[in-house]
Amino acid sequence: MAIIDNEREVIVVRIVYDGPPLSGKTTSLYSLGKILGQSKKVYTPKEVEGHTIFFDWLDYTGGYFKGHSISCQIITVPGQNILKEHREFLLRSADAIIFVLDATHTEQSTLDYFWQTQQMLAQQAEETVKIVIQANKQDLKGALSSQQLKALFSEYPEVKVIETSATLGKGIRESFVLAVRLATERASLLMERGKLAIGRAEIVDGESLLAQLKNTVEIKTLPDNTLSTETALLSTEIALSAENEESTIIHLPQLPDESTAPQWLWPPLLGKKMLVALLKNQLKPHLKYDKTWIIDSNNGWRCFSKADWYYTNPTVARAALRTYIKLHLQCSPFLSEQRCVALAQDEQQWRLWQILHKVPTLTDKLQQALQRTDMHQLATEVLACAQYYVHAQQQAANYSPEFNLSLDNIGLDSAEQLIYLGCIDNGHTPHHFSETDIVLIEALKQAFSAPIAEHAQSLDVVKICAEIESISLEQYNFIPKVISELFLHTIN
Ligand SMILES: Nc1nc2c(ncn2[C@@H]2O[C@H](COP(=O)(O)OP(=O)(O)OP(=O)(O)O)[C@@H](O)[C@H]2O)c(=O)[nH]1
Ligand SMILES: [Mg+2]
Repeated sequence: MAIIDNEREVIVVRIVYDGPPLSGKTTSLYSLGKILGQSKKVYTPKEVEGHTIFFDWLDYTGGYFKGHSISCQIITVPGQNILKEHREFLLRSADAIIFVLDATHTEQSTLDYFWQTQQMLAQQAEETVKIVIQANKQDLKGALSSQQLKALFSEYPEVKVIETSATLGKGIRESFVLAVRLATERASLLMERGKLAIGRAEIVDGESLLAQLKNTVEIKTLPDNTLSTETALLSTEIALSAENEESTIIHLPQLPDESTAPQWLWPPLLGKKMLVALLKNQLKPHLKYDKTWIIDSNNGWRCFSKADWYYTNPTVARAALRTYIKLHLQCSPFLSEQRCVALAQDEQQWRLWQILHKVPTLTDKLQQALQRTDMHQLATEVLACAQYYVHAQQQAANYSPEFNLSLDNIGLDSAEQLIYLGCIDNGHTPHHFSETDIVLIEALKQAFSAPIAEHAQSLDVVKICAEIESISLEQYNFIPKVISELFLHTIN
């Protein structure tokens, strides 16, 4: 929206705080207002239970750009998915984005949300809108550092990550200054191409933005309880109900079903039964940032299809199916029997799906363990989870197909057998870890640090560590030391 207003000798740019619900966008804007001595000027049209419904607004004039003062319109978007249209409309007016994430709860859904932001911005025809990430809530234990987040956002090496605490006002000015720089750089590029608008800005305050939003977008008014459910679902869940399908811009690919021919399905008979069970329930599709489709059913079925698992030639599709069947057979001891591979035809395209039934995962087991009140029991159960995890890593490394292990996709069946619950892809060279392999130890630390940090605050860490260290394990005897270090880390 950058515009040069020659009459007032200003350039107007808009900085937009974007990010998942409750990550701290509104708090950041209020904090910035305080830092800039403008806190009385913040305008917030309406909130429900602490959630932004429309936006927050602050304007601030400071700094110079080619002889003009810079007039910044600083706004937040509502993070709730249900208010996606409001968010998208506001995002499209941005000259720079400050993407606020909660660094204590950074998971796949945050990356998905970030990807969704990129998608929304991509529809803007003019010059690219750059993003700075605020790794917020650094005042809380367990917050990931900018370094760790850089690794998580490794697909976006150009994006700068700044550690912030919106409540303490730390890092807020720095992020804002960087965003203004990105916005004026964008204006410069537009100017060079003769595409920078000149005239009076149509929107000059929060009230006029609200009127514009109400005129352009269908305004959502929502019962309070829908909002809290949405918070749990975060951003990219799209229920397959008719109502929501309409608002989905992305085409949902065809799933295999009862009519799928036996030669497109493995194992043919059992596979058919699985498809029937899967399609009995409501499905929740989810498109990951790497464009893998994950579709979950209410009754524990999960379907995967990666971005490149589609084929326009039936012979190539059949060959791919055979390859994935072979991969499944190679690692069958690590997979449950409730698993199938199928091709779904969608006009002249065939998409490959891997479908499986979930069993309780190590995440479930660890959450349960960390809630024990008996410290010895807690220590024993956490160590058992860690042993399962390390064992799964060892086991996966032995196979040539590629697994992408996490606590969430390692399950335990009723016989306490480890079951892999993710998708399988073409592989790597099998590898044998030694008992003290550093890669194994790092993987363990990575998987366990966030859940431990989350629970440790309410626990007697010193006592737990004493319990953990008193337990000796025959195999993987590095585990107690690594786990007790993770607990201790939370109080340092
Ligand atoms: N400890 C801590 N809490 C924070 C920080 N930033 C925000 N919060 C808290 O997180 C909660 C949500 O903050 P908001 O600023 O309302 O979040 P939001 O991103 O605007 O949320 P939506 O409007 O729903 O998208 C509030 O309880 C804030 O007090 C921070 O840096 N540290
Ligand atoms: Mg808000």
